[in-house]
Amino acid sequence: MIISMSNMDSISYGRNTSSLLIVVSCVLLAAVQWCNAAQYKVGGDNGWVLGGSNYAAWSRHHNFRAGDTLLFQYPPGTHSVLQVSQQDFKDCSTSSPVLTATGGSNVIRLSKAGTYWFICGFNGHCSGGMKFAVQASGSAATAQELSESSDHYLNACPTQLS
Ligand SMILES: [Cu+2]
Repeated sequence: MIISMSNMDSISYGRNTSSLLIVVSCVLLAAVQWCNAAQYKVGGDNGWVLGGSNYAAWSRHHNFRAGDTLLFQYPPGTHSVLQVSQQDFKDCSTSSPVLTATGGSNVIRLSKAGTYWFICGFNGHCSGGMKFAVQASGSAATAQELSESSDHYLNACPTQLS
């Protein structure tokens, strides 16, 4: 009787352990996938301002992926963010933006792989240097890449990259 109880206990314990493992695995997987997308503060500490950064150089310094987000920060009313076509980017033309963001704090998601062009919509700011392109690659970071560059991507969970 005691042995039989003990067997039942051990079976029951085994079930609980595997359920727990499944739950833990799911949580870990979700955490990895969430951390997988990084947020980059455009221009680093200086943010999105006239003469604040060499934005083209800032952009070249990072490896953007589909799913990552860009954070534009600037004093409200002093700048804007326009996503534009490649031609409008070259011309600094603000006449037909794909997307317009204002207000001082904008998060723009690089939703899919490709090239994105951003300029400031304020007169003279684009030609003054507030313009850059972002190349987002298609594949999400793999677990291996995450571990190889843990200082980069895993830190993206609690903090912002600049
Ligand atoms: Cu501006």
